[in-house]
Amino acid sequence: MEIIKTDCALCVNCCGIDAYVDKGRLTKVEGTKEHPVNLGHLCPKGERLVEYVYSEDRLKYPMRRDNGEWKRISWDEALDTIATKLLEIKERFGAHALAVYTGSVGVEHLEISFFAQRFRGAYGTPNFITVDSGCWRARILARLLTFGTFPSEDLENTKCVMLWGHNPDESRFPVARQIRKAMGEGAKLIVVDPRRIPLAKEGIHLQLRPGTDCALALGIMNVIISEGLYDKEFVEEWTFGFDKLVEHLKHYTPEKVEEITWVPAADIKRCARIFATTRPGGIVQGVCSLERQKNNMQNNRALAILQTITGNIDVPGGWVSTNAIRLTDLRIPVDEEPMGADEYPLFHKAWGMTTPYGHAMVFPDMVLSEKPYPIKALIVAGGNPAVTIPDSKKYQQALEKLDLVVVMDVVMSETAELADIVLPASSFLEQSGIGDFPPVAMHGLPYIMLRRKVIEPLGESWPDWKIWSELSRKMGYGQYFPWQTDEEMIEMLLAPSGITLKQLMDEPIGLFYTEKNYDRYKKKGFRTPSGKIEIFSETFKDAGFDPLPAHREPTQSPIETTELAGEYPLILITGARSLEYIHGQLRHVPELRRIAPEALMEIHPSTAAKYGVLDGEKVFVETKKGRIKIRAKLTEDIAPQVVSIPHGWAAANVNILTDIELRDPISGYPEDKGLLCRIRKI
Ligand SMILES: Nc1nc2c(c(=O)[nH]1)N[C@H]1C(S)=C(S)[C@@H](COP(=O)(O)OP(=O)(O)OC[C@H]3O[C@@H](n4cnc5c(=O)[nH]c(N)nc54)[C@H](O)[C@@H]3O)O[C@H]1N2
Ligand SMILES: Nc1nc2c(c(=O)[nH]1)N[C@H]1C(S)=C(S)[C@@H](COP(=O)(O)OP(=O)(O)OC[C@H]3O[C@@H](n4cnc5c(=O)[nH]c(N)nc54)[C@H](O)[C@@H]3O)O[C@H]1N2
Ligand code: SF4
Ligand SMILES: [Mo]
Repeated sequence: MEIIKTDCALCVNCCGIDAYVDKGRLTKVEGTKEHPVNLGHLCPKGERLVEYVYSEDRLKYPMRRDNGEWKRISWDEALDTIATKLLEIKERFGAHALAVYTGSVGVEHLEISFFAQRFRGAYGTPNFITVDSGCWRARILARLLTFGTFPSEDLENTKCVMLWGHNPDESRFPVARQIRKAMGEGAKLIVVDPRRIPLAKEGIHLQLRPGTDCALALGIMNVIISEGLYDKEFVEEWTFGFDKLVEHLKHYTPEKVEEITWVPAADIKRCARIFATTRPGGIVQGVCSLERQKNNMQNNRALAILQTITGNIDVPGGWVSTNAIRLTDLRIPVDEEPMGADEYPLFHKAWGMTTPYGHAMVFPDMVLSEKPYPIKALIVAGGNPAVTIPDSKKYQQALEKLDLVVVMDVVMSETAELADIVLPASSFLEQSGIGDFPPVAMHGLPYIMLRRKVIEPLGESWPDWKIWSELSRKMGYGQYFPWQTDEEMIEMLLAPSGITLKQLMDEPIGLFYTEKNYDRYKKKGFRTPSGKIEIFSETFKDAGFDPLPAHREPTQSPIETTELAGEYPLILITGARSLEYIHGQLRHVPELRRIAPEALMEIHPSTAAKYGVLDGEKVFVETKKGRIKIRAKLTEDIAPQVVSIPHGWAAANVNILTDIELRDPISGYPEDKGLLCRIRKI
């Protein structure tokens, strides 16, 4: 029996695991006790890695769909077919007719995204689209355009946590543990969420109306400034546009904000005082709750400004900028702008920084309308967009229209079902790679470890990086993919970091590559045009957006679109995470399915009573886009006017109800928190 120390790449947490291997077979997994992220704990998903990896549902060989039937084919046939078709498409329609999509797995398992980007560069298409069009990237951008860097929470040293739209007990348990540890040492906790999540019961809960976060943040700032509780010295020396903020906030009195957000004015005042006077404090945001709203970028800016005026930037326990590790950039430049760059210019390019991403939310319309040019092929790696992108019906129509859809996955996902060819990817346990990459793991630790291969690839599956490399060789791009083994590939990626593969091999649980640096601005200033924190953003103004965050009602609003609200009286939030699953993944693991067999809609008992719905009964939920059938779970822990439905369930797919046309005008992120819906008893 051998114990291999590696990390779990099932989700962003990247927990350390001890993998027990007997005669080449994984037999047991335990959490690594000395790993700084999880300290020996595992979530139910991590505990079932053995079942996950050896599941009957694993794709073991390449397959091709012939008249609706899947047929096993060889790698040679699969790659030859794809290569021939792609070269033909490039010849007839130009390289931009191919789009390459990577999903959430391309974030925690970075080789997927790196190699997908290299391939698309070699082929010459600008259209690399990813989950970043709806997750995480907008927050980075909003903070970059405010601070010039990306500071984030430093929970080890904090005295006050404002947990905003985040339920880490389900989605980031190491963070939940850190928060409870801080509270054990006396820290205060304020929770902003339409649901009374477990941590809300341990602190002060502000149960706001979905989609009104920006207004709440402005109301809190109104109190802090009018009561003189802000950090005057820091604000005077290090911020730009504070005077304009003071004027602007006059519109956001606690009483007015109560009307918008449903949070009592007295609670707004109380929390404002606590956050301003209990320093250091840090806002800990969810990852897509504030983002997948119409006010996405402005929500993020508002919280960044709240963090600023309380003097909580670059201090221990506040928000801290940490140098990211440098890895080899595998991108091959493509001059043409990607899809969506014209519609969302700030998302694509600002201050001379260009993202490599096109916008995934414009993809279905572009395919269906063929404007500004036709898209003919899509390769998906590590994503399941047919279920995870809003308006699944439209997405599926778009897939049907394409001449070629290729999906690389470990199982037959709903997107793979719609493909022409599926390629079996090895799971993260079947290859070595770079693990615990900090911007990915998001736990704020500047930490890296070797993700060690635990078992040989199952069946004929290959690691993703090898699939991209072999396909490239078939297409004549072999010179861009000289690496033959996991080890060569890792050495190449690590080259600019100053860390070697040998070093990582010698460190069973990895290493800290830098220290957090506090007071960085005192030495370096802020890397913004004004050299200060941009409370007022000329960049936003020049682009035609509010230079100071302002509340905008959700597109479907009980206040502004009253006629619609008459027809659809409830507010729908989507995508709350549960510990058992990751998006659409892991439904094939029987033990997880036993714990959480199906999708449940959370609804308040008083609301359910109005519709005569009992706990456990099935109901229809309808929006302007569509209808699904789902079982109701009655709970007092949700605001009475709100219902919450998780995503990723094919049989009760909430993205049938969402609308890809509703987006944040700045980032193009979809609005799927705070839609209007109605329910009907069946
Ligand atoms: N187990 C598990 N963990 C995951 C994932 C997973 O699928 N499963 N996914 C990973 C990924 S990719 C991501 S992006 C993150 C997502 O992480 P988060 O976005 O932090 O998701 P949750 O932790 O579920 O917390 C979201 C909370 O926001 C609340 N909320 C909904 N609408 C609003 C609103 O309008 N305002 C406010 N203030 N709150 C609102 C919900 O009630 C919920 O409690 O999780 C990551 N971790
Ligand atoms: N309504 C609504 N929709 C949402 C959200 C929401 O809150 N509400 N959240 C959104 C967010 S934040 C995100 S990040 C997206 C996530 O959206 P996706 O990334 O599209 O969702 P997943 O189900 O995680 O898809 C990952 C796929 O990769 C496969 N896979 C796993 N490991 C590997 C591997 O090593 N190689 C390869 N090639 N494949 C692998 C899995 O089997 C799975 O099919 O969903 C978004 N959708
Ligand atoms: S939280 Fe994520 S990384 Fe940690 S064990 Fe669970 S699935 Fe794996
Ligand atoms: Mo995400």
